[in-house]
Amino acid sequence: HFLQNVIQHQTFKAGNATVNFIQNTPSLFKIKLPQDRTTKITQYLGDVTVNGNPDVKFTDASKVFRDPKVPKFNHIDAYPKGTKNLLTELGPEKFCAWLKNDTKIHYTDTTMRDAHQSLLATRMRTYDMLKVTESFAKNHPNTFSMEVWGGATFDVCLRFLHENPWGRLRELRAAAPNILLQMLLRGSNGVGYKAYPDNLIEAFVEMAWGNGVDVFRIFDSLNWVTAMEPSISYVRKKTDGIAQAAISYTGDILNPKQTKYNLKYYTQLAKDLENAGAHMIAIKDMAGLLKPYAVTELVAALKDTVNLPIQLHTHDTSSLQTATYLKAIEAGVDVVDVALGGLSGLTSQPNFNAIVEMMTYEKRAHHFDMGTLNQFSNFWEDTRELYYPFESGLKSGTAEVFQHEIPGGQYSNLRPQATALGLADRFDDVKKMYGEVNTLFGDLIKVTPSSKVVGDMAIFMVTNNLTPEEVMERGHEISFPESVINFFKGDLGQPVGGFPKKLQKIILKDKKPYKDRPNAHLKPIDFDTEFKAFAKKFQKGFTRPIEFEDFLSYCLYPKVFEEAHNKYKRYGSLSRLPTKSFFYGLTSGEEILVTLQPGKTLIVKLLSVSEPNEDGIRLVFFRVNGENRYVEVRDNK
Ligand code: 3PY
Ligand code: ZN
Repeated sequence: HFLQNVIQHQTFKAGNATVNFIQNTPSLFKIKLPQDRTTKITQYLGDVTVNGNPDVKFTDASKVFRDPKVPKFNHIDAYPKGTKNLLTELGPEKFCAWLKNDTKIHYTDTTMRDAHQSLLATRMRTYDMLKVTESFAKNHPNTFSMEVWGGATFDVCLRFLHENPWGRLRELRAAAPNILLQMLLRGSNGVGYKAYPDNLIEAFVEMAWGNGVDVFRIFDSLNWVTAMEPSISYVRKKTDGIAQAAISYTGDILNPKQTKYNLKYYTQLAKDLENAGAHMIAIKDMAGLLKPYAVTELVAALKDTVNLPIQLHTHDTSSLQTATYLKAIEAGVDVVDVALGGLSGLTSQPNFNAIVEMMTYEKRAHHFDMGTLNQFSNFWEDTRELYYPFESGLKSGTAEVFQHEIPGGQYSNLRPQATALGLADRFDDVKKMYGEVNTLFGDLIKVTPSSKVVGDMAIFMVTNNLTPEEVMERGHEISFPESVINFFKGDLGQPVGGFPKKLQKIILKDKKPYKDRPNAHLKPIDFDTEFKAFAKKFQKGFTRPIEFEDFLSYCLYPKVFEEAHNKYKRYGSLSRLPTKSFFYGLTSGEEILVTLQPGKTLIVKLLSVSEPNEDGIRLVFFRVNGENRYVEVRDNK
């Protein structure tokens, strides 16, 4: 191609080319390569090698990675029967009756959703998950469920990982057809941060089930049952899956001074959720505030109140939560959420491996082969190294969480958010302010998206050196963050006990708040017409047929989807690229294997990177399956 450009150039044809001709004619390097998958992948590798992955804020050149070992399994063997088979056989009601009567303690493995959301800012790629999913499903089919989808993973797949979240779900489903797959649904907020039209949530639930979700953990960021009812009913109406309604836990029921979120409040909430049609109740302790002696009372009271299986979810931020599980198991909880050792602890869930060990000789023991379970832990410990730039920095348990009450899933994001705003050295102030904002706002349930509102306000106040008193005194002159204004308008629903009236006036100024469901204000989506228009706009650039699922992604995150689509046009699918190359590119002489599909493997070796020409363009030379190629990359550094 390069020679063609030289030969066809006017100057060359006219016989005027001097020694500097090539150097002075950058257009000679403008080469149109065929836009095939190999070219797109090498373009990506070239871009990341020269400019870095824009999502990676720092790298450590001395970092050495270990090769994660996948525990042994036989690909030919049939999958042993598991909970998914049982759900299909029994249907949700009878399945839940079976679970409630079973004396063994059951485990949900959160490794592929909440664990990496809470430790690694949700950056785990499908590539690493798929390495072990079949092995896990074959080695440990007695796992109650695997939480693999929803929460922040949907958004992050599109925004940062160049992935289709629906594709992730389908691939995990195919690799684990025998175990229940679980997702976290933010009720009327879907997998987003705001209210969506009801018919969008309904279609989303239906398609999530169609693509592989069995257990829908539904919560509302303010524990507002009115906002959870539609999602519960969609799961019942549109799927044969399980509607697991969550009560989000905050505060401390043992504190006699705390009258708002007390035992009576939680039992009434559980009763309301049972009446709304929940198949199961989850206690969602998103910040890890539920103490061991408190859980004894809570689980006992819930068992007296509702006739449904109870699952417990927590985060080990304080490092106390294994004791909470012990007490909960003694009190009769049916399922606990755990993460495989290598991705457990701190802001993630308690350690799966250690808890199985704890129960070994006890009445409620559930047998797992510890040899392989520990190998899975090691696999994740080694894999985790690849994600080092996304670690939260928390090194030990912190009892401070009982003051600030920051959810585990938010913690790993709050520090980078603060750092990006120049507050790296004031993170302690941000944490403290988070607690103060909570008090100012009337003591909220804080979980996505209400937790984000509290976080935004805390960062805003620290940045502007504001105290809660100043907000109350001078608030009329202050322009508050948009998320805070929308929250006080009622966009996330109604908090327990209502909004603090004086503050609401200060923040809203002349805007009028409302009290009904925010979704009721949104126009339903006309799926037929809008999907057609969407497909027309976006089909070009996709090498596969565009799907209704893509449209749902677009409805939830229009801008993010559009940007992801643009990246897809440039790079194609990057799902088969090893994680090290995805985040850090290649070093000179490094060779990688990229298995595009069975039987089609690329062997890609980075040969060299040229100096930039006067336009700042570098040529990145590769050998791909024995053939030399190069791509042009503008050096942005
Ligand atoms: C989410 O909504 O993503 C959460 O993990 C809430 O705890
Ligand atoms: Zn969680």
